[in-house]
Amino acid sequence: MNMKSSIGSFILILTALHLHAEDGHNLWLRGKSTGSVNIVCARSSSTLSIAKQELEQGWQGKDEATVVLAIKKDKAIKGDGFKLTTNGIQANTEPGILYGVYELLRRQQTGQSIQEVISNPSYERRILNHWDNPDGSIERGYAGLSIFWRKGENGYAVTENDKILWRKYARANASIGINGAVLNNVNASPLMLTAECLEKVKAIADVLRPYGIKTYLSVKFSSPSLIGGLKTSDPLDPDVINWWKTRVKEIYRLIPDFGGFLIKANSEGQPGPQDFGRTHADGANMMADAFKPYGGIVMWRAFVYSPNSTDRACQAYNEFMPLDGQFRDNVIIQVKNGPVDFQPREPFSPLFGAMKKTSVMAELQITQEYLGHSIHLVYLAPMWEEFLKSETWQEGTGSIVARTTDGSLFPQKHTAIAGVANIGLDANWCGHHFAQANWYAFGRLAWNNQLTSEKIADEWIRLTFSKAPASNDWNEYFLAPVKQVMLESREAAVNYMMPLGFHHIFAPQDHYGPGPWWGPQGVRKDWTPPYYHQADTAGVGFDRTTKGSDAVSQYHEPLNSLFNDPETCPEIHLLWFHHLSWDYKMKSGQTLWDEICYHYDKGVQQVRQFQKVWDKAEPYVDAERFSAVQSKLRNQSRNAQIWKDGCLLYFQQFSKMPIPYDIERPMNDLDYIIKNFTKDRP
Ligand code: GCW
Repeated sequence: MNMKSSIGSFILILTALHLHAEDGHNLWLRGKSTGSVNIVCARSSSTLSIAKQELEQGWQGKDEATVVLAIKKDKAIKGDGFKLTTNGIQANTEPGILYGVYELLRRQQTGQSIQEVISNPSYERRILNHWDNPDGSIERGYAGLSIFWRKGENGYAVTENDKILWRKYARANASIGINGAVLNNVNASPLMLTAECLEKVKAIADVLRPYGIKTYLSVKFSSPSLIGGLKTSDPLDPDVINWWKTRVKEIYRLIPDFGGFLIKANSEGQPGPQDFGRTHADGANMMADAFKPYGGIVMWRAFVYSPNSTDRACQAYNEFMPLDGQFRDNVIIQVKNGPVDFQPREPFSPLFGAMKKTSVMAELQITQEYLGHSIHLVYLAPMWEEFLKSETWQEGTGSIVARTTDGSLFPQKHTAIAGVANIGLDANWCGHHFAQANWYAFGRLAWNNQLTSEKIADEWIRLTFSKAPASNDWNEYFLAPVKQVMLESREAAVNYMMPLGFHHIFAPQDHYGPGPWWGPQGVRKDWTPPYYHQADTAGVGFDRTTKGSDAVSQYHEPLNSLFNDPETCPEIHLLWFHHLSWDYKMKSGQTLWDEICYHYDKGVQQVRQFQKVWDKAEPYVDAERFSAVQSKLRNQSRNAQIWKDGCLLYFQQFSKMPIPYDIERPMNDLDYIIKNFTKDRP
């Protein structure tokens, strides 16, 4: 072989290797057609072309079958819902057809039967919130830089590669029913409303539109004074009102189907209407009026808390309940699932169901800020399922959180759900291969808030790992055990991080490792873990009973009384609501201290078990994803140990009780952990 041809074959081999490399970039969209399909569709449009192309590329039904795509009104089909029949898809809208196609293909690829069924979305708007900054960094992002923004001279330029990536992103979202994206961080840069930024937003919107996805922006409340040259940003000032109207008009000139704004106001230092003596309603309504002529909405966040509040968990409710009924019908109050902040476990926020005259939407966090970043394998659907199915009692039995937000209990003009995205430029999009499952699960639950986390995990594994058709062997040795790991993973994280109602005992700033000891002078108390765990020699836990901060009273009876009494409070929330002595007798008969120890130890053991399952699954998965996940699991195991050792050794200083002798001893000294795993910054 001469030099030239050997270089040639080397390149060929490299190309072949590259083609077979499995970096996870294809997500759950791997199904290839196994035959041909005849598509009958009377109309044409860019969305319908995508629908047809998807069918052709992914068809695994009968060879030469005919599929009819029909846009035909049917009262039983709502919004962008669809009717699946054995020979076609009917919908009221073009996105409805596209969603029907993805459902049909999903059923084929996961071996489910195709029967006549109507599928309507639980929420009108199913939205990803990207906390991406104009310089390309991502707040709480663990999968590389932003897919939308970048820094540098040509930061706003749009390249062919950008568009290719955005198209893949749009396709992945459409395949699970997501129909909106807020393109930038809620800690918003005022730059977002500048002409060059809006040009880029238009370019992104043009790519997302055929996939049925609307774009939204986060804006800074003080933009009128920051970039508009106005003296004030007071929402009742006529010049300010006009300024926003002009901005909104300008946006719709560029993006006729623009979705609206997401606003973080008077929260964690962000400006807001209260800076001018106005209320959240004054601020939100002023913007909502600007959107009214165009059908846009304002999503106004309820994530507010100030350093002087006696209990941070009470604050959103205290600020927003008095405003119930004062918001325009195109305002939706966006409420985090829990009253504090995306902790591994929180009770649901009492605002759900309580605000009866205002549209309310849930905000979930897909990115794992408090759940091990993109290092820990934590499948979040069980947490969201627990939340969505929580009984609020606000309208009697069956007033579960899901129903307080989807329009089935209250006449909301608009319904929506948001998830803080975990997407970045990493080849596999999410940093951890299994974190893709959380993006997937968010979309599936946003479409159907009744789905179980088990069903979603099952689908996702089959689509993401299976070489169709899945063999019995694969089902038994890969699907079943890996699904079990996923389903257990969130409880495991709760066990090794903060069991029994513990919350916010993280190391400061990065919220990754343990930091229950961290409470330097001069830092606002509600940013330090001792504020949340309240450990002393008498006991541990935050007293939120009627004798304490009285957060319990924000819940509807019988929850109020149930939570108020340690005997009836669910043990998963015990230390959230109660300060109890270390020797408090638990339902098991053990002391609180012992039970805390057993939970931490169990969490560590669970991760060790996940490692075993994964190692055994090696023959059933490609080498690249196998070793990436294996290595992350090792890291997770080490970190779970740090959590257990750090928390037990720290709390033992107060409990002064022995760690039960039948569990493994700590492997790290407390000093070592404090020194190496606490960043001394707020
Ligand atoms: O959980 C906190 C995060 C902040 C975030 C804030 C919020 C975008 O630590 O990074 O800011 O919540 O949701 O506004």
